[in-house]
Amino acid sequence: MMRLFVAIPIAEPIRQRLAALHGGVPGARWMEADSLHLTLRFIGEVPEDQAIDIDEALLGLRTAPFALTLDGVGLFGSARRARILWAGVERNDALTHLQAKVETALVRCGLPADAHAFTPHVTLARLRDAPAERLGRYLSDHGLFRAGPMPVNRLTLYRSHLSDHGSRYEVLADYPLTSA
Ligand code: 3AM
Repeated sequence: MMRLFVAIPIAEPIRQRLAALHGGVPGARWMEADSLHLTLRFIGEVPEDQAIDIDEALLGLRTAPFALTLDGVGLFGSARRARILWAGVERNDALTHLQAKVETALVRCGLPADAHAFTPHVTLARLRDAPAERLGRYLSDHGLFRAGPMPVNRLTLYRSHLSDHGSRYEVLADYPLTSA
């Protein structure tokens, strides 16, 4: 079995802009620059033969490249029990369309439909017992963060390796977006 997800990798120079958001939150575990991504679909544990089907389905996607802009920062979880600190994504119809295409392709591979609404974000840090007051200050300090436009010209299939030290993400395959 392998634990997979499909995401848009974040390239330079946006990585550097996101790295500049590090710091100021006690207990935060910041994402490594080369792991930064925007998840389109968490797949979860699948057997190897289904992973091969998924790879073929993603190879078959026909979507033109586009650009996206990061906008603002926010939290998942309540202010008192915040779990994830993220950078937001400006509303983007091409992104929504791409996510829907990926979802359709994966359901055709036999995965259950994703019941969750798509909330595009780039995880910056995982939080544990972050003081609410410091988080509040962080959000107001970085509320005007914007980065982009970032060209989106490929998707990536990642494998997630879980361990006691957190997850490590391995790139399994890249899928270029082409207008042709
Ligand atoms: O890309 P981000 O960091 O937002 O939180 C996990 C991470 O999200 C999420 O999938 C990404 C790659 O691990 N994830 C992990 N387990 C999940 C689950 N059961 C999940 N998303 C939805 N359902």
